[in-house]
Amino acid sequence: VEASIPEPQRDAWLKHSAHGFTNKDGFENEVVRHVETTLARSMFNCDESAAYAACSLAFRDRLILEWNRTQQRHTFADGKRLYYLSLEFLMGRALDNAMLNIGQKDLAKSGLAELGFRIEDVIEQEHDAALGNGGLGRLAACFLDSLASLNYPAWGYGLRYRYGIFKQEIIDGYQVEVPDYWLDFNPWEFPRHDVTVDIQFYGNVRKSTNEAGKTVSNWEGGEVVKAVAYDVPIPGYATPSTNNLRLWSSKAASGEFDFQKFNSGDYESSVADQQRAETISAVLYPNDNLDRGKELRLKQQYFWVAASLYDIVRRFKKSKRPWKEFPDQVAIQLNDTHPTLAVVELQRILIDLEGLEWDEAWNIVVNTFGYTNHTVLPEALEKWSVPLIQHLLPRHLQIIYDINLFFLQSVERKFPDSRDLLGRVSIIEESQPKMVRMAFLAIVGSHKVNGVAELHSDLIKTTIFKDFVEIFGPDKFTNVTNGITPRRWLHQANPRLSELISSKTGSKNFLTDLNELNKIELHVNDKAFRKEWADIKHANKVRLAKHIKASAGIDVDPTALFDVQVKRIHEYKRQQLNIFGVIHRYLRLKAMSPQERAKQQKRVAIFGGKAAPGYWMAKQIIHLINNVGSVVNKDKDIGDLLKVVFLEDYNVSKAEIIIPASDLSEHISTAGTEASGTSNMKFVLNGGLIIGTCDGANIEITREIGENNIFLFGTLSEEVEDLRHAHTYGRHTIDPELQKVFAEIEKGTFGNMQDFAALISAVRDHGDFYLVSDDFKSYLDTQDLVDEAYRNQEEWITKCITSVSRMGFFSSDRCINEYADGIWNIEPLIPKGAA
Ligand code: GPK
Repeated sequence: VEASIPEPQRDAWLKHSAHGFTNKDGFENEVVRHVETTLARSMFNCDESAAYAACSLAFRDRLILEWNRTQQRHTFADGKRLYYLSLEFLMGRALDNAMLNIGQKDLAKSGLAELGFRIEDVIEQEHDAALGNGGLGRLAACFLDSLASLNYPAWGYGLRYRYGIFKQEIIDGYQVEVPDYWLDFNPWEFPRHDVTVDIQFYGNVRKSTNEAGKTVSNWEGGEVVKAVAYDVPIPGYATPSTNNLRLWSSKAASGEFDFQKFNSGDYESSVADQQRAETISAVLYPNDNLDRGKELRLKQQYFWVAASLYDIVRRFKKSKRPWKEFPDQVAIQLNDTHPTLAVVELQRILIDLEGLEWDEAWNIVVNTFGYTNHTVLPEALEKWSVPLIQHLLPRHLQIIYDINLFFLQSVERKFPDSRDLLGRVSIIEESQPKMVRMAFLAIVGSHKVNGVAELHSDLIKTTIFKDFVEIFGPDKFTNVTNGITPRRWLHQANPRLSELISSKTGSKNFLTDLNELNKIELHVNDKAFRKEWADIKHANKVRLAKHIKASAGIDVDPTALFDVQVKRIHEYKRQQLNIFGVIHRYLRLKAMSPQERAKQQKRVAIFGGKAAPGYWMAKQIIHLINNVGSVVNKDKDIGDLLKVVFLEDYNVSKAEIIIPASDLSEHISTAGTEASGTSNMKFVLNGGLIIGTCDGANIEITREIGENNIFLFGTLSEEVEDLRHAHTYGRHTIDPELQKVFAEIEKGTFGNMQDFAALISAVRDHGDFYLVSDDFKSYLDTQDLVDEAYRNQEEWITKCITSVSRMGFFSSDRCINEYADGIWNIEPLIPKGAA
């Protein structure tokens, strides 16, 4: 507002206002202009990467114009906004998505062709934006797509890591990590060097008395780091709404270096200060479902949370409303406990900086925040040591203690004489050192807490958060089953299937109302439709087979059953169960006569996924998969009956190739451990079937598509505790088929058995925590049922079509609408021109 152009000059602005291209000619103009000016190249010096850059810049220009209009619209409407705080946004590529969401891909395709480029090759030039580990980060990305597509006024806030998740190379069967420096050229971000926030760390707290005679706390001294905003436009599908993802980058507060030090000859230490500041946003922590409690990670969390809240509060204060209206204007969602310091920071701003009374401030805080839990695994639940917080954020620690005191007092009033309860729910764990339990702080500081699938939401209420249900009542706890965006995971990843579906549903409306998919069930017996369906799956498998050949050097037969497990490598996700099953299959084939062998179902077992660099067991699993592959794939007895592939560097853009090509995908976590899973939804939406446990969203997928259309097996979550107990007390016999697998590994068939001893002993000698042995038989039997079902291709295709038609529930649009109604209380702001 302060820098706006005076009325008399505004006509000139309107006259010269930019519009961006509107037709193919205009698009080509923009591409050539960007090549010749922005990139300083020419038609004699324009390779695919330059074409990618110019094409992206042309689309970026359009996006930013819509972005501006959208933000103006939100400001004028002056309604409630949502802020989604996530340390991870696993966005993948932007160009293809922007072209499709704006509805200009066909135009770009023919424009690029006229300029001498194939659009597929141009799209391939883009480096994934891989600012996330796995499901949690990709969920945030799907949410941004839905928020924009549904015209909600919403912002994402995250960190602009210089290095995203590492690139995985497989060398001699082992994972090797290579840094992912992705910012060399990134046309999708707008640096906002004028939007900066100074963030304080360390120092100490001094109490003083103000003019009104009130005691106030002053956080003084310490170190200051600058946060610089980078904005990423998020286009909605079939709507001009373009939302914002604001990522913060850290910089030394004193500019380039500290000039005093610099001039006094202390050049090295001035550069070191600058580098130390930049380290905060340098790298994404590569752990999935694991908390390691590193100081730099806590610094990242506070840096990001403090910058985001400063921004949000600044925006609110412009409206000149009274503070009590803050929760009517602002909803903040905590994506896991990573941003929980925001609860404390907002309380600090309100009481220390804005002078509100504790209770009034706390009321505002609680009504502003919602908290999503994504796991029950104890090793993933964040705790920070009290001494560390004391050192880094001394004032925040005091506030945490006060929050805890008032909370425990209220519990004591409600449940007098229950000392045990107070100890159990205390935000401070009385350990050595004391620890702050971040999930408890998030619960106490939020008005709603949700899990991400029905089973998971029930589990958190009956296990890790049971006491809090007693204290706050059941209404504070709710479920919002995860979803996925059908734009990226159907329309973009599987354009032919999207086209086929629209030919039967009569329009592209299913992309904005996924329940429309149920119309295709009417055509399940339509011969031509089924033929085209099968052709598309085959073509997708041929494409993946080419990718496998190019990246892993392995020939696979596209008519074989493609059996896929792609996700982070984790013992609870049980890739070890899968590979033991593959070994079992190999041994069984080896033992058969050639005649009998010839009758068996051909299979390709495809694995992909990264292991956290410090997760030794996960790395052993990758090693075993690769070694099994190198034995099986060259075995002449086996030929095309079984191939084993580990695809290097699984990421979002590879998922877009792999998922549409799958016949069967594996979602085989120990029951109760996978909060939801979201790739399970993507695979079914692309016409693949699932083999899976009764866990996470598998259960709701079964309810929607019908139990005849999914291959469920294994222990139920209610049985897990007793089985583990039995293992611990020695009542544990290892499945005999699994023993044969272990014996083969120990014979050295797959290389030095020493390398895999830990994988075996985890099951045989150390209590088999993930119940691999308990579930092995039922897994094998169910895989046999899969073979049988696949042999009847007509039945199989019926299952696939029926399943797809019933997947409407799993759109992230449904999921976002549930958050909007049940937790955020926000309304869409529909612009002219929205479909
Ligand atoms: C959960 F706790 C975590 C974590 O650190 N990282 C992560 O990706 C996942 N998750 C769950 O494991 C999935 O079951 C779930 O679908 C996903 O979060 C999104 O909710």
